[in-house]
Amino acid sequence: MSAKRLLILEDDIEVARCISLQAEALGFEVKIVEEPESFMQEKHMWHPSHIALDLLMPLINSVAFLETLASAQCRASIILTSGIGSEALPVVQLAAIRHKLNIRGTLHLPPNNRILASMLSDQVSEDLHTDVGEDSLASSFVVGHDTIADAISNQAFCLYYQPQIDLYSGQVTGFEGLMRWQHPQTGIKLPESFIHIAEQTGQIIDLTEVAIIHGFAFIGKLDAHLSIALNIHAQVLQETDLVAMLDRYCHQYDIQPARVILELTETSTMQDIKQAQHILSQLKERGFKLSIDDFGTGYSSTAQLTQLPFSELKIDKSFVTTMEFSSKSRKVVASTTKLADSLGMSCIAEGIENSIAAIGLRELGCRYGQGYYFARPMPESTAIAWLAAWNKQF
Ligand code: G
Ligand code: MN
Repeated sequence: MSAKRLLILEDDIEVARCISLQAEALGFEVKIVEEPESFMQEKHMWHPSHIALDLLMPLINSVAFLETLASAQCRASIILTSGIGSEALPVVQLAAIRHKLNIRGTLHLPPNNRILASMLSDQVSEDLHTDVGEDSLASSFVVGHDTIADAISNQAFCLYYQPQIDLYSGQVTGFEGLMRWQHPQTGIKLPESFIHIAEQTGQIIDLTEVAIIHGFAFIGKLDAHLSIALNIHAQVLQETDLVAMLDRYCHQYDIQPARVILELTETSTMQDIKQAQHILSQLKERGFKLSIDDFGTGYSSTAQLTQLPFSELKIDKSFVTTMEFSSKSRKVVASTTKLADSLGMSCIAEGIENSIAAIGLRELGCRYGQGYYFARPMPESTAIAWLAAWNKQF
């Protein structure tokens, strides 16, 4: 299987041709077949290293098809060429994990060159997915106190929601809310382009309040067992009465604190650990869950684990996206999972971009996860539709 061979099962010849052209440009030999029988024949005879599958073709029972591939010990990298937004996709995504198939991801149509190239080269990337309607024209955009203040009063900030999933049962446990700026001229801005400025101007506190309001309103519409995870910067703990703010909005939106996970980053930069202990204990007493975000990076440390009352540890995506090829990353994930377990904390991984990462995390004992493999961060209405489709399989 060392040759670069792509076998495409697709009944839409335009889509097949488009993928084929790009794959050939990347040095692949390509074959296109239009129905499952000839696909299986080619798979056995030709031994493709990569497979592009349209599982929504009318003649295919997608789960049975995946089971056939799994029982044939299929090691090929699989790209799903349709299905985003379809009801079949969640079933397929979970079946691939159960059957240990290597699904690299699902392509939006028409396929984006860079994303297809990354899937064909079995790579993962920090920013590959952001170009789908996100963060365009970044360079022409100047962020400062006044533009942020205007955007707050124009309600231009909102949250995108990414599901968090129990990797063993496949159930959704909740969503992380990720801040987005809907800029009228330049489109959707990611936090990287404004959060550090908001920290300098002190507006991080206002933005946190915006996030709490949006996040609580969102889960208020969902089943009561679903949680919302919100990112809280250390500065917010130090400079405002977060406990009072959360109390107020829990009351206003009728949200139980146990449904709220506060993801804290950079608490190690807090000068006053006593103050942090005091605030975090108050939050814990009320029932809020506290999570250490980006665990394993420079800003979080094991010292915080013992001094502060965290209940969850979130493995940074830099380890998760690389664990497939790096034994060091795998070791970090394995030992972090054990550490969480021995401290009685739960463990969640971010940055799951393919089924191999989900399979590996499960094997290493990490119970929860989120990432592009399951779903990208989505606007509220998309997230609600996604959840309904996901829940249909249970
Ligand atoms: O550190 P924090 O938990 O806030 O990080 C969440 C960030 O990670 C968000 O900006 C989100 O868009 C991004 N993200 C979510 N899923 C994935 C993924 O599967 N891969 C990568 N590289 N980034 C992801
Ligand atoms: Mn986070």
